[in-house]
Amino acid sequence: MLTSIIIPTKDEPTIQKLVDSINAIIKENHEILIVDKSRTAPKVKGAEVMIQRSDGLGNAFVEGLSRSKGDIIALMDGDGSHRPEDLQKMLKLIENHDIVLGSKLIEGGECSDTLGRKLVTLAFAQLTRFILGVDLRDPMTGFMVAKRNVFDNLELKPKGFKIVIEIVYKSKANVLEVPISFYKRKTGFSKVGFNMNGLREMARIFELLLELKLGRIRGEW
Ligand SMILES: Nc1nc2c(ncn2[C@@H]2O[C@H](COP(=O)(O)OP(=O)(O)OP(=O)(O)O)[C@@H](O)[C@H]2O)c(=O)[nH]1
Ligand SMILES: [Mg+2]
Repeated sequence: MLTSIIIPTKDEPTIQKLVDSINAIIKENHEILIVDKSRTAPKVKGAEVMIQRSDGLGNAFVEGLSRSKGDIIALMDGDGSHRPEDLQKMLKLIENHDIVLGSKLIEGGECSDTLGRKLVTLAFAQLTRFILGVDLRDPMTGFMVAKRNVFDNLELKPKGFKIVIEIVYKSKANVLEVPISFYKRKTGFSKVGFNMNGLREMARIFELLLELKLGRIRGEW
């Protein structure tokens, strides 16, 4: 059994440290695919670096997925916010579920998010429940482990950052949320946040939820 760990990166100075720690901590047979959109591609030992041809974080996952060979697919951030220890915990739980999500806001989880950011997450959780009927504490998470067959016959059309909610909604998979520790990046720069990019991203997420719902109504997925 092979696990493919897909890590999208865009100018992440600590990627080598993350790869070393994944290779030290993860017991399962695995491959690490870094899908990179940096100004200069990083040289990383212990992982395969793919140069992303498309745009956006969601498309980075799709490119990684099409290259991956694993029976289990994992997705995590490359800035150190998602910890390999939590990934190991999630991999242990995938046997009895289709998808396991890392959630910073459920009991036992920890995070260094500001109150403003926590409120944004809560607001999106409510919106996701209201629009899509999907009941998740952190539907905007980017930390996922899934069985490969979840992606069979699944047509993904990523919009912006949020690919996990699209996967959960379209696949109708059985999902477990587990608590994780999520700490803010210490180095590198954020690609979203409370600025114009952040606002644009929030508008894009809202649009994504509506498009997913409309697609279901039209019978597209
Ligand atoms: N390949 C690729 N990776 C991306 C792209 N945008 C962001 N990333 C990576 O996706 C991961 C998540 O992006 P972040 O900037 O950390 O987003 P965030 O966690 O919401 O924001 P912070 O709290 O500031 O860390 C990181 O590993 C980024 O380097 C992209 O367009 N392509
Ligand atoms: Mg981050």
